[in-house]
Amino acid sequence: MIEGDQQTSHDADRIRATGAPAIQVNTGKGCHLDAPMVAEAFARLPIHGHAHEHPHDHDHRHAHDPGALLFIENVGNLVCPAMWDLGEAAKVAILSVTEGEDKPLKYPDLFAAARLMVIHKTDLLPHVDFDVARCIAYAQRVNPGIEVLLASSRSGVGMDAWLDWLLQPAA
Ligand SMILES: Nc1nc2c(ncn2[C@@H]2O[C@H](COP(=O)(O)OP(=O)(O)OP(=O)(O)O)[C@@H](O)[C@H]2O)c(=O)[nH]1
Ligand SMILES: [Mg+2]
Repeated sequence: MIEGDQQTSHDADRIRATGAPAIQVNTGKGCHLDAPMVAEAFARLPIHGHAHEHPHDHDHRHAHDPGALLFIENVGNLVCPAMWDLGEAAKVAILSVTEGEDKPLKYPDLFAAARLMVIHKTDLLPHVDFDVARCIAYAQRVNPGIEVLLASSRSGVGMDAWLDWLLQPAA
């Protein structure tokens, strides 16, 4: 996983705590990642061979493992990340229900660029005025082909569907 934030390595630290390799990129004043940042971070991901077992073996098998997934979490705003090609197979827009259902209309570029919108933190729906159907309609207005998943990392709802989505053959 490659994590982009202006400051701190909190997110990469959290990902590494799960056992997955993660590199944090800090953009400082920057509001998004770009492809060179991703390339540099990817080269530093500890997936390129088994350095501890075979110190002289520069085996790149794992980087080219067809079953491997690379996640890039761009800087957390709904504007700049939409405009940059990071070499990704797909962009995913994650919208928490605390953000309000009008975000796909207010920030259409991100939702137009995304193949999937995840409506996230659905465990909070009883506590917020978030109209799921309206949010989906707004997203489809800016991107008629967008796919939609509802999920919560707190309750676990939607995680099976998310994994299925990730493992589907690339379009
Ligand atoms: N209720 C609830 N809280 C969640 C859920 N997922 C994450 N959070 C909490 O939301 C807070 C912010 O986490 P996230 O929204 O995941 O942060 P992020 O998307 O990495 O945001 P950035 O700071 O932009 O990187 C943390 O306190 C999380 O514990 C969820 O499904 N439900
Ligand atoms: Mg984050």
